[in-house]
Amino acid sequence: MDMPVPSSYNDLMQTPTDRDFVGWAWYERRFRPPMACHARRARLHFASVHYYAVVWIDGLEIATHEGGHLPFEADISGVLFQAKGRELRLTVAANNTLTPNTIPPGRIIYMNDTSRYPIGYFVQEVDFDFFNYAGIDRPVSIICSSQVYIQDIMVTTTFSASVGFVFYNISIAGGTVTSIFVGLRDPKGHHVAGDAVLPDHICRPSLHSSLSPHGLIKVPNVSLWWPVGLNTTPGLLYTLEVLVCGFDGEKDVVRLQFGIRTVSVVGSRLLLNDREIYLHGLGRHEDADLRGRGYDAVTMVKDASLLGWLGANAFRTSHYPYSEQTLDMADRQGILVILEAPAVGLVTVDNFGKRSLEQHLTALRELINRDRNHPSVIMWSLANEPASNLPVAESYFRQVIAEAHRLDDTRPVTVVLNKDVSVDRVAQFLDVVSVNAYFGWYHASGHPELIGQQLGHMLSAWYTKHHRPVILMEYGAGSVAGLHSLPSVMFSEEYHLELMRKHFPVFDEKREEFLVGEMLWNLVDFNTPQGVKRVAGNRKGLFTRNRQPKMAAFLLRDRYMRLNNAS
Ligand code: GCB
Repeated sequence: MDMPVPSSYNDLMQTPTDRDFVGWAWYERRFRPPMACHARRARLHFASVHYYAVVWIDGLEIATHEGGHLPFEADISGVLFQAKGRELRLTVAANNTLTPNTIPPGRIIYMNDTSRYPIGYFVQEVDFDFFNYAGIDRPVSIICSSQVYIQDIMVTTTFSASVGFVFYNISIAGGTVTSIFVGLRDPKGHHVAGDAVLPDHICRPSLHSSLSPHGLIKVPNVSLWWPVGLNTTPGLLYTLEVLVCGFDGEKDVVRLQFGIRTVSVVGSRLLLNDREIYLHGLGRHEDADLRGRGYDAVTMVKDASLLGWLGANAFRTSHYPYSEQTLDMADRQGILVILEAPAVGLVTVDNFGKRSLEQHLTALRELINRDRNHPSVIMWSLANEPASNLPVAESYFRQVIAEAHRLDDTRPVTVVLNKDVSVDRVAQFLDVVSVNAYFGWYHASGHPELIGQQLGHMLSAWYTKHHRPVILMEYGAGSVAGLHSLPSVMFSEEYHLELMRKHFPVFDEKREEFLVGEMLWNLVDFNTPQGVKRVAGNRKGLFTRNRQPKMAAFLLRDRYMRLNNAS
């Protein structure tokens, strides 16, 4: 059948068997490599395939990868050179099966009780509520460059008074370089420091240049990167221009946009550029009708527009790393991002074994490597709602958190917790304590009047124990758009409003002490596996799945606009 890329495949077919398919899905197409790539370095890049992927060209295996939401690539220079412009067959097999030691985990349950079911069958079970969309979810591209190429650039920034400091570290692969040029353009595009990197630059070994792949650039009169809502210009980006020359006179150029800013945790406060910052945002999903989790520019722009309309200054990439395009937009628009690893549903002892740990660390390395240059990304969330009460979780997360700190010492690290503070064993390692709490919904269902006491008590208990800043990372209620009831009942729009309203005074009070963020769950209704707790999907969105507002959206907008005006 025809299958578009990028897209999840699940919602493009008409039978439940296809939609809920578990196992290997095969993609294949023929392509003619662009002649411009011939005899050059060529890399076949996959921005995300969920969950396992094996890739062949003309039957020759060129790549395997485990884990959705993160990129991988294969060097195909040799294949293209031999093909000399001939048509090639690209085959990708994608397997969505989740087991106890995948990240995220899941399990296959065999229903072979033939006395109750006429035929045996199996189902994929998971301990998270979003639909396990699968396939080639993000774009596939061929990147052609010189033989020697810029593989990676790492930028870290700081400032002192009006001077910005930009530290860069360039990784070069594919051979030896004869020269490296590094320059900086300011947010207006003016060259302000370092070498001038011109498009018509001709590589000659004799040209004056530095051969060092790392260095420091000083930026006088720096324009810092700020988020929305602070009476500053949000999203100011500098551009680092890097040009490397190979022996044969070939060159590779990368222009990297980044912002100059710092993030730190001091006592019970979260600071951005040494100024206290309070996150008021939402949890989200990459989820849309038909496309599933597939990258879709239209949905991405609409969702960013909804966040802007609400006056949100932050979102969390619950529960996996989002597309790079989404982060680029957040950089430009000045939205703060808590970037989450795809580790959700680690709830039993066998989800904390050696293999799970290895895969979790691999995903962490891939995501920090991919996203560390985004100024919008201010915090890494290493997991959502793990069984943090288990003894195995303690040593497991000690290692995961240490690795995150080792890979990036410029951002705070969190794990989103939902176990009781008295039994949790993970918060002790965190820079920021994040908790999810559904008072008036899962706890004391139908009793929003209790929220004031319950929420305040719970938040204070976390702070009293750990003396770290606290974020309420999820709270919320489900409502079916258009369902009304007075007095309110759960799932009515009135209940949604009432529940949210009961939270706000507690936020305002605890913000004075230690609360550094309120993150409503969720921006938009999203698809879930079928089940008795979900009404054709999770309805905790402020917007319906086709992005139209419920009453609750106006309430949150009112609050977030006021928070912006007050800061
Ligand atoms: C949670 C989860 C989130 C769910 C939400 C809910 O605690 O972190 O993934 O969607 O609750 O609505 O139940």
